[in-house]
Amino acid sequence: MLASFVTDPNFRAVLYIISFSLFIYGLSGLTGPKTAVRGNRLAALGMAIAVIATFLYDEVNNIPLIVAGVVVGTVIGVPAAKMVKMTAMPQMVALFNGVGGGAVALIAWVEFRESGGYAHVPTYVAIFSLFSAIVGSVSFWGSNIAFAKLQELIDGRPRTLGPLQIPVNAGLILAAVGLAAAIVAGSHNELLIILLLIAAALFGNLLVLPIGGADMPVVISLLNAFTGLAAAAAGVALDNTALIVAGMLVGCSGTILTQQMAQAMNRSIGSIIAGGFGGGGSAAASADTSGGTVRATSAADAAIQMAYARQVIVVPGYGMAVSQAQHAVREMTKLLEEKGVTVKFAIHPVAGRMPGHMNVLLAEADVPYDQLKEMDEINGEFGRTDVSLVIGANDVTNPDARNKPDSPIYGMPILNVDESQSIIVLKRSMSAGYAGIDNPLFTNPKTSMLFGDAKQSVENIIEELKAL
Ligand code: TAP
Repeated sequence: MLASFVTDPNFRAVLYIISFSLFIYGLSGLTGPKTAVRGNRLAALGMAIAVIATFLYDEVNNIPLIVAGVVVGTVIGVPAAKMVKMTAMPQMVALFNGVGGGAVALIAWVEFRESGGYAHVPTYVAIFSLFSAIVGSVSFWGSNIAFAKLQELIDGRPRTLGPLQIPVNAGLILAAVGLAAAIVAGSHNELLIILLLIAAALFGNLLVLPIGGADMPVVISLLNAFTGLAAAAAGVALDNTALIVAGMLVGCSGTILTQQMAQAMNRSIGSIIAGGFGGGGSAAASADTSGGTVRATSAADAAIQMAYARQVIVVPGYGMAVSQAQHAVREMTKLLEEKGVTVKFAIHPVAGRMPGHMNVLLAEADVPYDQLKEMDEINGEFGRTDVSLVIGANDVTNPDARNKPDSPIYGMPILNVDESQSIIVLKRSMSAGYAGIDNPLFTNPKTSMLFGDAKQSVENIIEELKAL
């Protein structure tokens, strides 16, 4: 009785509906740092329910093998997710996303074998399976390259085949589609799907290799959308509603995120895919080449300037994340406020290395949410601000984005830090930011540089503020 109840397709459908509701409710929680953790947990609960519901299919056999797979995934995934540093989150997302794409491609291959080269299934099943094989394979291999670039296993610089890049890419994708067409037309030779997966794999590698390190988070988001679409197509082929809904949610949210990131950098997704941007981190270190003079300052001077200011705007960037300075920054803020200084935080949409990076760090350090100001909201305020304290930010403050048409970041909206009365920059050296270019803000006569690790520098400022 109980057995027939739980294996009833209607019961499974109800479980799926509950899980979809949790996915959507969870996603809506991800729109703000306060609700994000709960949103994530709800979506994870939804996925657990969907997995359980899938186990209830009559066709599911070989349960011990599936459980063994789940155990291996859990043993690798949970410690990896717990141990990963916040700054390494984009490459972790790349890796997990790639595995998803790879799994979908493998499912298509398994289905090919099970159905005698799709001989015994309707044509639409073959088409959707082959679509998921191509897109899943592209996503797997592209994500691996993105991971390797961000983890610095390979050089982050763009690597192209020169004039051959476009014809080779076009050839590979045409080959994959041609092989898919041959299979749908009735060729059942397994070699065809193996060649299809290889062509898509090469295309995935060649798609991401020419893209510079700075654009990698956008590429990961795009590949994430690809994986979602591939999973949804696999869902159509397997007649599995959970895969269709979860895949489409990933596909749509990944696409929206990709668009928003591209917009924040004032670049089209096409120009990002075309590559050539970004120098691959501090390897692109350079001395000042803009001809200006660099003025170094001390923590004591920085503390005095800020203590006697009416308004200080803190501009956090990637360096604050690397040095984990957010808690010290919060303490410094409180000391300044006790001295009657108004402190605000200017948040650039692509500061750091992932969307919302600064918001997450500052929320973790209990910086009140209303002190965090989005770029458009704060940009008008720099002109009437006494001191801007730039903590490990570089590209997002680079005035060349406004003034120098041949700059690689020309057109990217920036924080107008250079309009403030005085600017203090906390970083370790004159090294470039992720775009690998000089920043004339550092040689602006109004700017003084406090060299050192950002956390250490903020702690030194705190000591000086306490002594005032
Ligand atoms: P960046 O331009 O990357 O500059 C970060 C600076 O932090 C570096 O110049 C570095 O200089 C400094 N730094 C590193 N470690 C430090 C430490 N321990 N203490 C103090 N300073 C340290 O950062 P940003 O201004 O946040 O800009 C983000 C970049 O990433 C942009 O180019 C953006 O387009 C790109 N990007 C971001 C995203 C997302 S979603 N956030 C997506 C795609 C691309 P030193 O080495 O001299 O210390």
